[in-house]
Amino acid sequence: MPDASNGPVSRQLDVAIVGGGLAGLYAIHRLRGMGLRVRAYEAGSGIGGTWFWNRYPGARCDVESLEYSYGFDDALQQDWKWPERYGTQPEILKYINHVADRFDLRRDVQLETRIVSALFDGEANEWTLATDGGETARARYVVMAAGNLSTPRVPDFPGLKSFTGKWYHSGLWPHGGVDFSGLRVGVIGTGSSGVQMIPIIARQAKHLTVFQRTANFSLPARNAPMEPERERRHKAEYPERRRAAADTPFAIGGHAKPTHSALDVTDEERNAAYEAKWQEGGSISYLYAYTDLLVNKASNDTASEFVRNKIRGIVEDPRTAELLAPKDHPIGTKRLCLDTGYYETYNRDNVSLVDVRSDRIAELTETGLRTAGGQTFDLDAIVFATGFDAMTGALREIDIRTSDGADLRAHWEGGPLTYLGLMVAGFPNMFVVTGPGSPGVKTQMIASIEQHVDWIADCLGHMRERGLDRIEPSAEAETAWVQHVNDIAHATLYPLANSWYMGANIPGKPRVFMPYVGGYDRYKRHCDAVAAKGYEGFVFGRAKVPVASR
Ligand code: N01
Repeated sequence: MPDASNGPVSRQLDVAIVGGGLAGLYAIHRLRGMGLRVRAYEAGSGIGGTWFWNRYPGARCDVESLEYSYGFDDALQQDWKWPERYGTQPEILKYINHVADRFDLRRDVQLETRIVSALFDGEANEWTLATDGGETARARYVVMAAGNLSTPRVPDFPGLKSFTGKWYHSGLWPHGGVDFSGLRVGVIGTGSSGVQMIPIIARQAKHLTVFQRTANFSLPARNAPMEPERERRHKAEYPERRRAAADTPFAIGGHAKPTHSALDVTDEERNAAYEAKWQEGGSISYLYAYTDLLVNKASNDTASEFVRNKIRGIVEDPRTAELLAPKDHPIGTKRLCLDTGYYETYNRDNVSLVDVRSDRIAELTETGLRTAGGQTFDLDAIVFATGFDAMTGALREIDIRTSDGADLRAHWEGGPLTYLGLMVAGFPNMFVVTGPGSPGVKTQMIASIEQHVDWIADCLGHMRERGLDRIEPSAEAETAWVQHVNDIAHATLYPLANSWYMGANIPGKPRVFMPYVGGYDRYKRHCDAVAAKGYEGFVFGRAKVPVASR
């Protein structure tokens, strides 16, 4: 570990924030508003996190814009105009930059700076962070806002270095864009990123070959220009709508709460309901059609089969249609994709689908790709839409330790352990935003970010009032929470899928279900109750030695 304590101290902070995305920026705003000295460290050359890095063609949010936005400031949500039902990556990045300017956040963001280590001094109750540029910063508290899908992963196929064409990863897309015109392109991966980019690349490329390991369910987004009347109505009721959203499992409002099981109605009724959702577009609405789609396999089968039949109806070649129709996991147990013309793309003459589940990719070659079964593909460009080391990747990349000998990588060897997804036992004064054990990735992310950061801010206020400067969860509270997260997950269908929620996309990663799937509403109530009971499960303290003079 680089010795974080010996370098010149460039900063003395109250709170160091790791990450300059939606979470880091809101943390600056909220904590600075309490009079705290804060600074966010961001590896990118610009703010925006996910929306800064993921610039691949077709990158767009799968939650409607009027919902997927900050709710902390009514003037902001009234003023901002979303041009489409779903925000594109450039539009969302523009919004984030607007927020940064509007609330004067940039002065507390240090760009092009990656935090490489963090060491907690248990005598002074202080973190020392080291950057890749050799600076150090000391801070009483650290807020890890480093993202859940921020560690892009290219599978270690042999031969990547020998490939003479160009290759790209969806999460590290060149800022100038990529022109695939006239090229033979291979896309590896059919998750949300692949599903969004494939229709667009297909329109440019001479030929597109999609290498699919697992077929994914995707629903039509039905994106469209924002309807002025819809926007007007939404804005007129914004605060009530935000409150209503907070009372749902996904923190997304506007969908009637389901009242009965999918098995309580006739086939005709059920298919009519699914058809209406299919026509309406959107993924939450579909999964929220009945109470039990994510907990009852027989109910889920009806929703899965409806979409499989849609795929069979759209894709003309029956063999391709069967390959695209997912059969190895219940719908919704992997992140449900949202697309514009995805399945239709396979009807194009210049697009082919290759099943790399039955014949895996063996290596990249100078001219393209070869499968274990000996199929070869000549390619000018390869796009890895192969995902991320999700939820734990960003924190495991930082060498996080304490003077008591705790080491986060070792603590998380068997899978991530947290209390409420907010803190880790043995790592005092380190908060995590929407990390493992939190519902974040299963919700409208910005709502979860605001809820987490508000909870952290209130907690710091509580400590300040009492002259406390150290907080950590008890080991018992952490163990009980991890058990609770697991119990809830195992009462659902989620563990039936090999998803990044389970760490299944990373060879060797522990298979542990990481997000809390009990719902945002239930989680928020639980966090509020913990705070109301004097932060039950947390242990507070005061520094044994005073912090160096400031
Ligand atoms: O990544 P993924 P993503 N050989 O992990 C395949 C969010 N997001 O970037 O399923 C062959 O989902 C892998 O196959 P398998 C959203 O939360 C949101 O697409 O592991 N294939 C899979 O098909 C999403 O869930 C939005 O068998 C290999 C694909 O690569 C999350 O980000 C848009 C392989 C990876 O899919 C991640 O999405 C984009 C190998 N060795 C992303 N390794 C929206 O808001 C991996 N794959 C719309």
